[in-house]
Amino acid sequence: MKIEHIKVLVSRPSRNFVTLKIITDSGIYGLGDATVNGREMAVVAYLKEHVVPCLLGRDPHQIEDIWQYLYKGAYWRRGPITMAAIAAVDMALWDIKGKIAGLPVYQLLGGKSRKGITAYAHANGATIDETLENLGKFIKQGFKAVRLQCAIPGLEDTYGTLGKKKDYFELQSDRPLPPEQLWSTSKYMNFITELFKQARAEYGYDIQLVHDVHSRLTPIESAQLGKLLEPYKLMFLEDASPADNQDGYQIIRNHTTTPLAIGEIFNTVWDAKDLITNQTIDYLRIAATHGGGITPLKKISDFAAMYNIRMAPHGAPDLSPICHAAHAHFNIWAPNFGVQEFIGFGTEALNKVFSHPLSFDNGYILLEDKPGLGVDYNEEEALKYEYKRSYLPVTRLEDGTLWYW
Ligand code: KDG
Ligand code: MG
Repeated sequence: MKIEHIKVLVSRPSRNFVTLKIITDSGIYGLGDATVNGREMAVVAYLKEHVVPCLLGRDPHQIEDIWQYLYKGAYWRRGPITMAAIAAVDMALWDIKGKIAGLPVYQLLGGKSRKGITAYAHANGATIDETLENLGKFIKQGFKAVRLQCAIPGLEDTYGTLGKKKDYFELQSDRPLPPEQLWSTSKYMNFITELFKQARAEYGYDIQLVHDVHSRLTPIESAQLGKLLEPYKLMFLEDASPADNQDGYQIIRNHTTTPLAIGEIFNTVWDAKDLITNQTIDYLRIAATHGGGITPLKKISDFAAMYNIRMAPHGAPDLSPICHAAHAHFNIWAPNFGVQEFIGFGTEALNKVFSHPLSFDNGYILLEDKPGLGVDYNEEEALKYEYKRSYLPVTRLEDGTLWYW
């Protein structure tokens, strides 16, 4: 069998997605997600100019060799653009292998380790009351874990809240340049623990709670926050601090028992190696799309398991249904699976372009048994939604200093 043709497809069914379609000479094809939010066309160019020509004529069965060829063979290793391109190829090849075998990808990974995949939903709000009302709705629906994000009084926009938009899924700027947001660590630190205090007072301790700091604190500030949140027993505090310097997590760890999660912007195991071996984190959030695909995710997961670290792949709506399906196959297998962030596939447009094998039941993600990844892409429908340049916001402190968004 040979790879005969490859399409790099871009569409914006509510938001931009980059999809790779690898077609074999037998007619069997596979799909991969190559979306890097706000940098979509960089991956498109990398794929079209540098990856696709190297793949034509190759045997699609050789997933590992093709992965090594694109990673080691490129000399310029790592980075989100390169790794998203490699990820899309890797996912598409696993999809093809599953279709040839007539088996869902999770069977090729080693089979099911659980019945369903525990998901965490997003409860957000402009006020604590609104956030807690939304938390209550998710608890009623059967969710076992929920992320809480609340607007911070005195800051116009706060990450994770809706702002003026109605649909969380569509949170993608339609301005021609990056929108700017304000951040104040003291305003945040003085407010955020109240959200969790009230959540526990109202709903008790059965529901698992998660919070995303989005890398806005220094390690010692994260340590303080972790300590303040200890009475409210979080499942984890996410991105408490950037980990460009992995040693920083030792400072947080030395001061708090609040579990820590990180990894959504990681691209390879090297971004997490010290965090793993020093056991300074509890959950690793590397995504199949941004971490080079299913092949490295499985290896990283096995490595992390040796240090009691669980997997909680990034599940934001800017990952396409192909990535979410790849995660579902991975999660249902991974012995050290923790939890999956998943808010569903919000819009009609998206559901018309992508068909997928995922559904929700009582707080679990269920995966329909279909050969390969179980996702399809309606190319004709996708043509209706043209790509539009979009940026993630940029953040500044109140004095104008540029900060982490
Ligand atoms: O594109 C950026 C988003 O994926 C990210 O901001 C979402 O932090 C995020 C999360 O935890 O889902
Ligand atoms: Mg996050």
